[in-house]
Amino acid sequence: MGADHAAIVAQELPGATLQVVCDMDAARAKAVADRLGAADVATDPEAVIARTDVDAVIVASPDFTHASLSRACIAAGKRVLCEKPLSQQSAECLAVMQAEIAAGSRFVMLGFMRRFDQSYVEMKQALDQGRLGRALMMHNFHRNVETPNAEFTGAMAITNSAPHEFDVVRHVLGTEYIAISAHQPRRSDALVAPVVMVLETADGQLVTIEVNNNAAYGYDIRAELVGEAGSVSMTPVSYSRMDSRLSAATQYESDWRGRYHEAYVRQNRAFLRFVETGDFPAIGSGCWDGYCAALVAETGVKALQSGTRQPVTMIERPEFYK
Ligand code: ISE
Repeated sequence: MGADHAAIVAQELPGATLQVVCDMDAARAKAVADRLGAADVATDPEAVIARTDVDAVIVASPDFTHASLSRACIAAGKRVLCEKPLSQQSAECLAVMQAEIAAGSRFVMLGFMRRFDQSYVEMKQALDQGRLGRALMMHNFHRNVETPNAEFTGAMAITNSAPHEFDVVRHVLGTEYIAISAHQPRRSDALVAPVVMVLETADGQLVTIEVNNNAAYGYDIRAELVGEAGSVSMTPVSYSRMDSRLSAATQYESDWRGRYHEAYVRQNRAFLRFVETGDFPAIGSGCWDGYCAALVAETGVKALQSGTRQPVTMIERPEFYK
């Protein structure tokens, strides 16, 4: 993701300059910097955040470093676009929130890029304009070709993949979750089986999420928002169709980077405007959203492991994030 973000900054973000590429592997940083024309390379992120020729930061490092690097950006007074998750621990998200509140201004935008995807934008519009009536249900399918490694578990499907749905669904519906249950069917092999979740919202809606990290056939994201007066569903995103030998075929992307390229560009442009103006993007996600996603994921893991419905108990939304 770091190299993808660097390419967007260098090639698709008029007004921004790719100044420093930082990676603990110096050769990898140099390869990206040379390819994209960055001014400098580095291996120490804290030192990069402190540099006077760096106005803003994109964090795309391993998940467990996100919270501390975001806090370093807040301390340096620099706006940061941090890849999801802010942290997998809700308590750590709260600590970043507190640092931001203490700094008195918004610094952290999170990389929940699906909010910028046209399909979800249209779903939210249809609901907000009253064309669907009251929302009743939102169904979601999240399928990856295969897990990144053999140690991937059902709990990781909830903490690593499902946060996209946790975030975008509460954004589209404009509500919070109050309970979650989670189940897995049995596979015939040792691969991790899909996780199927049912979430209840504070407004009495039901949300279903299937995360299948070993779907084998392609990267496939689907969603349908069902209201009392109509429904809106995502159509498969594909620029062409092959007709041949009595059949018609479209292709799947192999992962999210191609499927959501346009969303990443829109998101990063919104981040740039945030850096320039200080106004937090209307549809962007921030620390509060990171906390919500992490808390729901933690509760979802408990639901899966206990086989029981678990209440989602969130703190009250701080005034700063209203
Ligand atoms: C992965 O962890 C991500 O972060 C991607 O954005 C998502 O689309 C993918 O399916 C996840 O597994």
